[in-house]
Amino acid sequence: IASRIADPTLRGRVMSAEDAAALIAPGSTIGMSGFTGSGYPKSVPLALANRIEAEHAAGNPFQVKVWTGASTGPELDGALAKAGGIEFRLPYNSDPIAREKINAGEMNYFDMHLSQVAPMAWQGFLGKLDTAIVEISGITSDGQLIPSSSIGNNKTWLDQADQVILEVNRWQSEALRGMHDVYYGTALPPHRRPIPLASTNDRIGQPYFRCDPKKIAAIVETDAPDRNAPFKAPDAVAQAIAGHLLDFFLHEVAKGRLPQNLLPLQSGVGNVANAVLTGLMNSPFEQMTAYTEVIQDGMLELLDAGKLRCASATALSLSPSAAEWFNDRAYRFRDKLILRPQEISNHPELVRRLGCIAMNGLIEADIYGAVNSTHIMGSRIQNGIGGSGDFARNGYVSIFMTPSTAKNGKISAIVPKAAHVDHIAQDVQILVTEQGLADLRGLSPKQRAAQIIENCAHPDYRPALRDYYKRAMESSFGKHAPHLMDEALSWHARFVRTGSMQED
Ligand code: 0RQ
Repeated sequence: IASRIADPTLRGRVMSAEDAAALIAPGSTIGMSGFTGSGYPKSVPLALANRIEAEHAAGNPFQVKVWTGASTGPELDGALAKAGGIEFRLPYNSDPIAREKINAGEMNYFDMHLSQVAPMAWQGFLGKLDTAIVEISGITSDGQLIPSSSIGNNKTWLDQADQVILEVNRWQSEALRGMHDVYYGTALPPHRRPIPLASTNDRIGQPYFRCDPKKIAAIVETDAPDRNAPFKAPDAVAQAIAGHLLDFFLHEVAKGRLPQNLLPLQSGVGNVANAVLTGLMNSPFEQMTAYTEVIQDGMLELLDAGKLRCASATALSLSPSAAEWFNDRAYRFRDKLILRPQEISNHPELVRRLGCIAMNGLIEADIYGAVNSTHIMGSRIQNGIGGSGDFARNGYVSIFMTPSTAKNGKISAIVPKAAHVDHIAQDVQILVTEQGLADLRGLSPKQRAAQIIENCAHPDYRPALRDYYKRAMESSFGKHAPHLMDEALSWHARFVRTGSMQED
């Protein structure tokens, strides 16, 4: 097989994953590539996990701090978490083993806004970065690095780390070359300048990462697929949510508040978000664009069908079958798809300038429209805030969507008071469940409550919500956003106690 490493000097640094993992000292901070299951290193973290397990078996402590782009795959977060090898992790995780460790209190985790990771690293707020482990899809003859299926924070890790370990993955399509746009113009205050991006498909950077060759300590060749869970086929609930959203878009176009081809779409992770994209396939909207962080199956379908003219993101997040499908015909997407660093894909300045339509999932919303995207029963983290805050606060219109119940109806997604708040009411303008849509723009808290309870809550929970709200209106300490403080979180407490939010 032809090597993907065209630079002869760098070819000399190829070694085994075990030898590369041996270069990492206990206690190191490692910046890893990877964003929503794509472009993460697949063999060095696994070798490192084995080494950590062996050290632990010999009675020696060995843990590392891991920074990534977003979620990765089982060979990275899963393997290192299982080995008990992660002391601290940021910024977004969806690995089930890591999730268990975090929720068992055995692993420190900070799910920060994805746009803020690179700037905060540059500002020195996160500490020193020792090693970068970055998957790429090739190396040019003059030593430039061709990015992989995600960019994430790689530019920053390569610049900041003392030593660099590269994984060159032959599984990634060679047609990725030229799809990336790596912008090197960010600076720290007081030297920041406007980012010169005015439309979704503007190219403002270069197609490759630069990296000081002296820092490249090891290169490992791999041939392993990105691993993402398949999406669930859109069920009736997801289809109903998509239907309400399409009606809303049509209404906004008719009112002249959205152009015919809408505005750049941002679509979050998860099954519901993917279902909405599938719904857009059968919509009258043409020539749409996307300025988002992940390209899921539904987005790829829209691009392929020509419904979507172009899409900008920081990562692909495809099911295994869609990833294979994409790899076989990636060249088709060369003019339509741009991958950028996550500090650009999620940049508040750009999200605001372009006027993104932000569409994200949620765990629960309360009757006044505060949204919890992350913590089940206020304390167990599901994934993390990810990019939802970057887009929700700065978008043209901010939409949150969810089935109205979870866990076979034992949990209401609409609760008296959110047990954890990621998005304050001001950042939540449209709330959609399969029951209906609440347009909260310009409404006071009490007006919002009426909309949310009547349009979004499940009928099984609506009477209890009406009752709570009515009693809160009567005896709340304040009547601006009325609450009964002894009762506001009682639904969550009941679930923790009995396994259901429903009263017997
Ligand atoms: O659990 O997997 O055990 O069945 O959460 O829920 O309904 O399949 O919804 O896949 O759209 O995910 C908020 C998690 C929704 C996601 C969240 C349980 C439910 C199920 C998944 P199981 P669904 P989705 C840009 C945007 C934050 C980050 C973000 C998310 C599982 O959208 O992580 O928006 N968002 N990033 O049973 C208990 C509730 C629940 C609940 C759902 N109220 N109580 N469990 N679940 N609601 C992309 C990035 O940032 C990278």
